[in-house]
Amino acid sequence: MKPFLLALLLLPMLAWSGEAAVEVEIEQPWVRAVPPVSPNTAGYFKLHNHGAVERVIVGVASDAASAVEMHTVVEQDGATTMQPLHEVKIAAEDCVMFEPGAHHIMFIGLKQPLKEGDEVKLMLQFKNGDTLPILMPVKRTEDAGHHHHHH
Ligand SMILES: [Cu+2]
Repeated sequence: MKPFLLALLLLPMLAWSGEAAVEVEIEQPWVRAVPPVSPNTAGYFKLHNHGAVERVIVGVASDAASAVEMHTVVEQDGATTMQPLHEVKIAAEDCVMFEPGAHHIMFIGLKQPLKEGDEVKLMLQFKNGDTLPILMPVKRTEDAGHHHHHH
């Protein structure tokens, strides 16, 4: 097949690919396995923005818990507390980490216990209307690796 013809065939696919999935890449998603008595847990991932424009996460949703929020951890008067984030910006060609001790996805009121090997579906909602579904495997902390400890 001539390259020109091939390019013509690819055009419709490129035009159709304006969705978040193309420009936004998720790495190492995981949700912390917690004992069955624990009503809450947290999820983490690294998000790359390969696009030329800033992306803003304005919402998160999941069926796994009665409420899902973006949180960050701040130090106040020597104590660390969690604070809700209403939006998280990712500059063009940049990335943002959701990791233990920092930004995280908070699952509040788990509808059923999460055990290792389960997968949690999370939907990211962006300011421009795009949505991005993520599958987050449930892992114990020590298995997740790849995160930094801040002391
Ligand atoms: Cu939290």
